[in-house]
Amino acid sequence: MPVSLCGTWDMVSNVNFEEFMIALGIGLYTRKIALKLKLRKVIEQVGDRYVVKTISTFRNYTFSFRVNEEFQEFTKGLDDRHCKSLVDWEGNKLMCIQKGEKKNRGWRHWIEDDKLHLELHCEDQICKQVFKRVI
Ligand code: 1AG
Repeated sequence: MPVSLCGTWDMVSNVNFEEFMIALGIGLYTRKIALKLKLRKVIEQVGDRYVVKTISTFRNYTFSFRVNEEFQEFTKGLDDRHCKSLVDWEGNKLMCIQKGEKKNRGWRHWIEDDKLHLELHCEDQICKQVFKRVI
């Protein structure tokens, strides 16, 4: 059983976020605001259902899924696209493939050195975010 990702996590680093947003087609003005944000990640698990909240002073984004069960995702407030998303464990990494208009889209989450790591990818861009546990 992989280590739990659950908890409240605050961003400590965010590498290549701008290029990732450009790959998603996010406009300049929104990118400039988004780049300054310190995101908070709240991950909860009830039974086999996960709820992942990304919280900021600008916008919030919440979605929910069961592992290995495809779901319709609407990335409301992000790039506002519809995807068919599938989350599964890949060793100790929780990974998601987001099938839709954008090629090679998805993310991976894992714990390393007590930090929550997130790699977001779209087309040829990879954004790497690291979060530390709150409290
Ligand atoms: C996600 O995480 C994405 C969560 O699915 C948000 C992270 C980065 C933002 C993504 C794209 C940027 C698009 C538009 C910028 C607009 C707003 C700024 C960001 C606001 C954040 C709510 C997956 C993973 C699942 O955590 O566990």
